[in-house]
Amino acid sequence: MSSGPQNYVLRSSLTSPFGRKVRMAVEVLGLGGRVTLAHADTLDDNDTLRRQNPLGKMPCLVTDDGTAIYDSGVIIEFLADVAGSDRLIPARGPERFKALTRARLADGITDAAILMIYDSRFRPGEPPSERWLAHQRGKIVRALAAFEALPPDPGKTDIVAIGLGCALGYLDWRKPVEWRQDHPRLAAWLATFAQQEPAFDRTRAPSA
Ligand SMILES: N[C@@H](CCC(=O)N[C@@H](CS)C(=O)NCC(=O)O)C(=O)O
Repeated sequence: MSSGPQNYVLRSSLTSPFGRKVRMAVEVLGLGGRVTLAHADTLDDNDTLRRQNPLGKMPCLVTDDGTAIYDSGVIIEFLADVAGSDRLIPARGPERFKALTRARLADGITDAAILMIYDSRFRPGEPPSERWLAHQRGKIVRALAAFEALPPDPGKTDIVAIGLGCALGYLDWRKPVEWRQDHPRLAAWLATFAQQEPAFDRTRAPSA
């Protein structure tokens, strides 16, 4: 019996910034023909997402044999391995861990931004917790400062650029903080990156 190439189901909404990271990676790695998107609703108790990923978070990638792979960083490492490519993540050595750490820093911006948005979403009608919002905003501001001091190479699509592009795209869309004015180098990086990497625009949230 021949076992052909595996196919995968990506559980995510089209608006999830972490899902967007994976959708970008799928496109850049040329795996579009093997990954099907299946909408996930993180608020729905009956969505199979909570069985696939007990944390109930998206994105989650499900293989032909039902194995679930998460979170977005692990999914991208998995897909890079499937594609046999080290275009997104250096294969080894200090460069690998530098890239993975910078990618996590970018993800931390998105995490903090999401927590700011959830504050009002999960407590509708209640006054916002200013202390909580300031705590999360501090993370975003410090991480943006680190990237402003050392922006990525705008000509390169790798795990850092993908994570940072999705983080800044999310800030532009949901606006938990205004970042453009104080981070001109980062704004210039995003403009060039969006121009040279078509997957960035193609994976934009439909309502963004
Ligand atoms: N570290 C995770 C974060 C994923 C995440 O926070 N996803 C959000 C949507 S963008 C989510 O599922 N939120 C629902 C929840 O936290 O219950 C990753 O990189 O995949």
